[in-house]
Amino acid sequence: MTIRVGIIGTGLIGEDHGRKLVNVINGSTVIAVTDVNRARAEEVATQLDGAAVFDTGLDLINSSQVDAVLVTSIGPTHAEYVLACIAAGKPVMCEKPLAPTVPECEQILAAEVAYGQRLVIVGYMRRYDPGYRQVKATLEAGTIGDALVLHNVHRNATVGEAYTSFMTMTDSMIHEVDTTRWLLGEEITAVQVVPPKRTPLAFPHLQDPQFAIFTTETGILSTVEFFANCQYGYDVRCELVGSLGTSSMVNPSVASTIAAATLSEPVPADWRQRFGAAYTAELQAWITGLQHGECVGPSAWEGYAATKVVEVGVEAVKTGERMVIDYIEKPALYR
Ligand code: NAI
Ligand code: ISE
Repeated sequence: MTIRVGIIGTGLIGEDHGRKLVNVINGSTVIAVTDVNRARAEEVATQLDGAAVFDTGLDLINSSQVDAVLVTSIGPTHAEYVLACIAAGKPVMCEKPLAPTVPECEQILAAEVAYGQRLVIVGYMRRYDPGYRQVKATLEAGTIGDALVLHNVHRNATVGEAYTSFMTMTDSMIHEVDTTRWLLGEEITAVQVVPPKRTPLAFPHLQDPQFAIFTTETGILSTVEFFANCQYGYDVRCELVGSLGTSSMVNPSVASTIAAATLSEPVPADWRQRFGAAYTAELQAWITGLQHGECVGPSAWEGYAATKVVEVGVEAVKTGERMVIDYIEKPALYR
């Protein structure tokens, strides 16, 4: 059975995921797209086997031609579309964040619990990256003993003027929030943000780099150096320090070069290059799951928990204090 996907939001990642769903993923096609920028939707539709262009996201969700929905519009629009999918009983994959505010995430949890079955997954693609998976497998095999400290590095080459100091948390470090929870299998219970010396190469309104310290339930520290304008490329790494050893994840390199007495390796330009294989694996897992009547991928609970941490994280950016995080009780649907 081919899953007919409708895409809401045909910007950078909507286009990228759309191409994969048409050309790379087994068992899917893109039947419809929509975007508030209609010209953009029409342009992207031509690359996706001439998918139909719908006027609104709600029309697309309620169309009988659409089996499953991919939400790749901007964050503040996510909750409305995800809630409409649940109301229509349609499976939905929503790019991060599930929603930018905790009340919206709680509304989604309540709607899905009332529906009685999981329909929602959130695009935390790093869980599908081979490097992260190897670190998790090493921890679970007991090779490095008990997890004690996780060091994370997350660097973007540059960001635009619209990017703010709070977005270091809500747009970028939200990925480390998810990987910390997933790798360690523990909730994050506190966050502190300590601003380092600023780079002269960022807009003056942006604290860049930013440094966060997350604490988990058993006291493991997860540190994140996030640097939005590192200039040289896209660089994501982590090292998990255990009681018996360490496990490190570095940027994969397809080839290195030795010439003129110099060893060199390419650095990915952006997240599409670095995590291309992870996006493919995440989409394939979702589609294969749907073909078997299952909802495979990070749940709405994972989306809620990440938004909860970054919401408190934004307060931590403002205050510089260590802020404690409380969660609602996890509904049985997600246990
Ligand atoms: P973008 O700005 O390139 O695209 C967003 C699109 O949404 C635009 O075409 C815009 O016209 C459209 N849009 C805005 N309001 C809309 C509405 N009400 N209905 C329908 N369409 C609407 O942004 P980008 O980079 O593609 O990001 C989209 C989402 O994907 C964001 O939530 C972002 O956080 C997430 N993202 C996730 C990444 C990951 O690594 N998992 C990487 C990049 C983005
Ligand atoms: C972007 O929205 C993403 O999700 C990327 O994965 C991340 O590296 C980047 O910092 C965000 O702006």
